[in-house]
Amino acid sequence: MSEVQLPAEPAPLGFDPARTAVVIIDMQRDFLEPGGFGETLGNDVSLLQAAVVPCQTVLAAARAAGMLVIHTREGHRADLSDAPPAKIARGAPSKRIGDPGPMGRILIRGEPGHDIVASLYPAPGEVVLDKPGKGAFHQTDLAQILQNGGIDTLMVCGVTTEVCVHTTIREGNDRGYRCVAIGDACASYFPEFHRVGLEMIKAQGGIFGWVSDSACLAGALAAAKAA
Ligand code: TIU
Repeated sequence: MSEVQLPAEPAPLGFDPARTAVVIIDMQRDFLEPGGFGETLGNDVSLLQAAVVPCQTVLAAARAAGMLVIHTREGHRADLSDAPPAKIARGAPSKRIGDPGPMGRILIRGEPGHDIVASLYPAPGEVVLDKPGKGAFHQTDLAQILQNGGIDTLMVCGVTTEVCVHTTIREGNDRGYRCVAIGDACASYFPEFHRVGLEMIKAQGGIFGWVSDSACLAGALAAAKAA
């Protein structure tokens, strides 16, 4: 497959699927299901369901096109040795990181709540990247994985738009990657933050990326395959 034309804002983007990774950020039970980290922070976790079907669309299209797929998970070691004290201490959550909850310890690797939701479960061979921070590049081997894969463009989905998706796109942009937020495949506990978060990426001529949507990405890949 040669260059694919993606309808996007502020301008269409040509990309090579062989040099593009789909990065699905933190579609974990801890953020999307009751009893997890997101709910301990006082959020209505049902708002994040909006991203699930669009993420499925992106995932199916990426798999069909043979693209590199990377799933990220935010979380910490069981002994919390990699969790900044400031992250644990901040706010007034109903439970803190590491506390026991109905899906196991909050935001701890290996616990049921830390796992990716069943509807978007990684396929064998897909990269699952554990990250301690909001950005997917911070203290991970993502840069090495992308370099080894010859990747120059990231299609980014997941949750939440203004926190881990934004941080990852900002990190990727600064490292020279062309970063596209797949808008409908992202979601936030704050609909206004989601909307404005996408606006911020594409303002000023695309100051740190592009914004497209799941149907555009799937359609562009399908059209390129048929050509
Ligand atoms: N994955 C991610 O965005 N982590 C967060 O903590 N997001 C919130 O919006 N809380």
